[in-house]
Amino acid sequence: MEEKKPLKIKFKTAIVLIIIGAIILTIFGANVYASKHGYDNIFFLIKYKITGENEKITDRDKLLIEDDDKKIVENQKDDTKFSDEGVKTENNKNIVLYNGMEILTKTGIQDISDMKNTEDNKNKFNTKYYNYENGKYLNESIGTFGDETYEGYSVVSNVKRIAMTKKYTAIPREYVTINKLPNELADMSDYSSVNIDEIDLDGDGLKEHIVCYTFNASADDYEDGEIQASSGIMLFDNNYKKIADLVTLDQGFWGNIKTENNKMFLSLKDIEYIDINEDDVMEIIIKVPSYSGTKISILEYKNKILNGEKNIKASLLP
Ligand SMILES: [Ca+2]
Ligand SMILES: [Ca+2]
Repeated sequence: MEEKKPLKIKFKTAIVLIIIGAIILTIFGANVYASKHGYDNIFFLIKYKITGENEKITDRDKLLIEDDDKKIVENQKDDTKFSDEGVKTENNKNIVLYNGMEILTKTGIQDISDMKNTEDNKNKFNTKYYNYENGKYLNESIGTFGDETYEGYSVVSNVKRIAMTKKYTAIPREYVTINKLPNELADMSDYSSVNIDEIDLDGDGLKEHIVCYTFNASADDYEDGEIQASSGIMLFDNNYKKIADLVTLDQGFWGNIKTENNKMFLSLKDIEYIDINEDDVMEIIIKVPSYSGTKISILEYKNKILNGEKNIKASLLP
């Protein structure tokens, strides 16, 4: 009997350790779940579930709050400049939409999504917009928000790809598309396609070049029978000296399904050149492909310095 006693203690200790381990794993897992749903931690999620009071502050909201603070300071300078334009937003803050979803007017990559269908947002987004698409000003329109909702979220409809509440010269310079591969890029002639937009982004008189290449091979094209779909967007300076890779998509297969029907390529059509913060320097706005949701990358090239996220590796994996 005495010999079995230590074993019993070990068994009990093991049970206690397993229970403690399970509790730690549960809290950790719940925290991961809570943070994925936009809560600071599981306790805020539980509090919200019990009280109904929403403590949910996502990173995006935090950025928007920070952005608002900055904008208020900026707007104090030019408050009266466009006061007769009939824009009803506070401090005449410029609201910028991409496909009807609000974006932050700062460089970097951002996830954009539908906005919560609240009265405040209805007041904010049901207003007049100036619309731009494919590097051109199109028209003005009255955007409507909240008519169609999905799980309590909505987008602004009756607007074009880029819509802004403030009127100014957002396209100070237009891009031109170069159809012939220049001598400087002769070594790119093996790609399936190379398309080039030429535009003076920062207004210094020197034209920058945005280059999109694709490599597209079917199973019959090569002996090894490998189907291929890759593409990339790069920025070159006035002399076709490469400044940076902006986005690459190495495996351009939707959901990683390698068939012709699931091929996807980066395209200059998914880029807008537009000044969204009214400093006469045009931002590059690239729609970055992803399996779910919408991602955009905003870059700024000014005085030979590129601001924003370079070398983005896009992925279509689920
Ligand atoms: Ca320039
Ligand atoms: Ca700008």
